[in-house]
Amino acid sequence: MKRAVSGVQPTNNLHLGNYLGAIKNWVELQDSYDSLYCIVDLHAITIKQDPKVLRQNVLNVAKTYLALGINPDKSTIFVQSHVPQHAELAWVLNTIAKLGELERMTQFKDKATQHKENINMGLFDYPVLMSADILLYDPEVVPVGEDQKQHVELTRDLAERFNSSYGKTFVVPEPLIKKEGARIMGLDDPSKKMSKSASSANNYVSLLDSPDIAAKKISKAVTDSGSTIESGKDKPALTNLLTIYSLLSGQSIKNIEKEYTGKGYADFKKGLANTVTEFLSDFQAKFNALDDNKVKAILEEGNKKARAIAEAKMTDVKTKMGLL
Ligand code: ATP
Ligand code: LTN
Repeated sequence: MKRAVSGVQPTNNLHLGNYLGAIKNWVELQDSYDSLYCIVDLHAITIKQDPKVLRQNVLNVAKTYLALGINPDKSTIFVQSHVPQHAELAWVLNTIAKLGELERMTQFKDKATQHKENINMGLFDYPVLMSADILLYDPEVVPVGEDQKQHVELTRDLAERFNSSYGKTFVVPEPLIKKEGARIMGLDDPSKKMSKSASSANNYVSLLDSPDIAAKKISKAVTDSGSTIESGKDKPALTNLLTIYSLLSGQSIKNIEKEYTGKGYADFKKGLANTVTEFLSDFQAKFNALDDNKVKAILEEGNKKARAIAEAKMTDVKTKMGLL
């Protein structure tokens, strides 16, 4: 079976962009791929975290994976910091990663601008740790949103560089980015991606927003000029809302446009709010029904499975490099 590997940072609550751009695809892949889905807590600490909140967020992300349909009988769910080989391989890859290629990473540039008071080495090295997360497991594919394409490309370059210096060691993975939903835009600003760390909570619909709050955020969402409900290059706000509507309802954008022919923005937003709140209610019921201890046991089991693969890969890396 081919393998898929991906991860999400346990920072704040996940939002519709995380689901539609990444986790929805993970759910679809788990039947045909040996899938490993990580909670990347070592990445999260590149931005200052409150320890109590971080601890809770790791558990919440695990519950989110489960409630969204990641099945622990099919997929391995695990915590990055519980598999020490991630940090170990990151160090090794640091010795072949070039300063110049890391300086080009747009996520680093964005985060360094957002967190001027804490531009730490970890933030700069973030993409190398992500490469280690991936390369330890030899996946063929890495299902992510559009914003992570550059990081997966760096991972490919590092894998090829290592392989050509030390002999074939790593599988060179492909990013798996869906056409629809790969870049869900902010509700308050359709020129920027929906983001957990946006300055306004009106930017995103969190998966744990109450249906009331979610409906309010949708009613406040920015729209384009004009009055017809249609997608298009000149209608970024409506295209974004139609994409969310379509992916959550399973209806095509064309059908939704047809349904709202002759109707206005208010009707459309009401329909979208209904679709979103139905999805959230179903998700939240599953999330709240999960027992903390059972979730911790699932993580323990996942950590063990991931560790076994990572240990073997790290032994191979060390042997190839001449580390005793
Ligand atoms: P932050 O904005 O705080 O950096 P984030 O919302 O980007 O966080 P991550 O944990 O960095 O969340 O991303 C998890 C996954 O969700 C990644 O695969 C990423 O590509 C995807 N993703 C994040 N935001 C979006 C978005 N707006 N649209 C589609 N996919 C997204
Ligand atoms: N960098 C990603 C999260 C991430 C990841 C990974 C994704 C860390 N390690 C390995 C895929 C594979 C992000 O910021 N969204």
